[in-house]
Amino acid sequence: MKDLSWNRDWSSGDDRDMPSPRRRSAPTVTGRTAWIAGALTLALGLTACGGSSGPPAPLPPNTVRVANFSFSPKDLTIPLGTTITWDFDQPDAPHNVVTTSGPATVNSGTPQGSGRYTYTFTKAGRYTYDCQVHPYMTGTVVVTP
Ligand SMILES: [Cu+2]
Repeated sequence: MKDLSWNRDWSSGDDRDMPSPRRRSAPTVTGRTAWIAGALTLALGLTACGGSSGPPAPLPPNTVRVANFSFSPKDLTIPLGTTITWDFDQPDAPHNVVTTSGPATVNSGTPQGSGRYTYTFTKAGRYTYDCQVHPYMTGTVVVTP
């Protein structure tokens, strides 16, 4: 007798088809859970589209990636007349590009968390620049004649 009741509690397969107050409220809970799951999936999908996970995609030449509070590559040497593109990719911390020395002024203006800024170097020499929001973010561009 004792063994029987123990087995019954352990394998509750028979109880699934038994109607009970708890079962009656189940559909509402399931529906709400499904909605939340759907919303989460959508949010995760959008996050994935943002590309914030995984290694960054390789950038074209003469492009400086502005992310993780740094310029990459930090130092560039280019021939006169070359256009450099700064690719901003840190939405939670907008940056900008402003020269601190050099033959000409480069200024990307208002700090931005995404998007691009391009500048064509028409004066040879050595340029140093930083992000005005984060002065420890520095970079150099050497333009050869
Ligand atoms: Cu910055």
